Amino acid sequence: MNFETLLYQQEGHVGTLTINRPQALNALNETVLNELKSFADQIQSNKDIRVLIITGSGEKAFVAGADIKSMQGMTPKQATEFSLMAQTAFNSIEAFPFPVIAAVNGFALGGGCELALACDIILASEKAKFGLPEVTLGLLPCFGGTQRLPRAIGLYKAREMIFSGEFYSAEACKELGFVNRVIAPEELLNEAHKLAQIIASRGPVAVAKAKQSLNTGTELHITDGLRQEAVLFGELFDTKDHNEGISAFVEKRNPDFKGE
Ligand code: CO8
Repeated sequence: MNFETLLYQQEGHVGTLTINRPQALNALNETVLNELKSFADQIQSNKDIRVLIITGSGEKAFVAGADIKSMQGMTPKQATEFSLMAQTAFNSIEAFPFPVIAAVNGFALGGGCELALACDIILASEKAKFGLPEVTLGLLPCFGGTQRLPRAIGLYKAREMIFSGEFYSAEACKELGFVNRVIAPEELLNEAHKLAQIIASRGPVAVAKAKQSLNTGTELHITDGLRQEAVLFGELFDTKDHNEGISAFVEKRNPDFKGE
């Protein structure tokens, strides 16, 4: 995969995607968003990948938001289209049939915070700062922030973060509940890889269906969510992986899952 603003590396079953515009603190302009969408379309058919890590290039930022400079002079129609374009890219990331870990190495502001919120797990460097500062620009979060943040931490905490536009430390975000772990900067990628390797060693179809159950089930009434969970569970009994997992347990060996 060849991109102008993204770097992609794959080791075994774990892919790492780096947003690479360090001169603009990895801000999301139209090129990055187009490339993210194109990356998402390509990675869907990569049968080898079991976990994706997303991080930012350089020491300072994960993603410092949408590219503010490129917003100058936009018409209302263009602004809505820009918002929808980002939402489409982030929706694809959220719907990947494998977990996505955000390794937040620095500023995750505006669209950067919203990108992290589209990921399944957020690991943050001690130096990371999160925020939805759109209101400081006379704007509102429009890459999913007003929808994913309250679902992640509750309406009252989300309102404070969105209405104030303040930056929050990684530790504060862990307390709010959307950062899983705060890690020393030099250890962040190692820890993300360790977690990715653990997840990648589990039954890939089981992990994918667990993700589906978590992501879509929690939007349903609990009765429907439970029904969906049971159906997804049943579908796993059509896979070779479930035979392998159960046989490995009985034979007291490690399973060798093929994702089938
Ligand atoms: N967009 C464009 N360029 C940026 C951005 C950005 N979001 N953030 C930083 N940069 C650029 C700076 O302009 C600067 O470039 P240059 O050297 O050419 O002047 C370079 O990156 C380095 O930045 P700073 O010199 O500012 O670095 P500091 O360490 O002094 O400050 C900060 C770092 C605090 C992160 C600061 O850069 C900042 O506040 N950035 C903006 C953060 C922000 O407000 N993000 C939210 C943007 S809005 C959004 O994401 C969602 C709304 C989308 C609406 C779109 C609808 C059309």
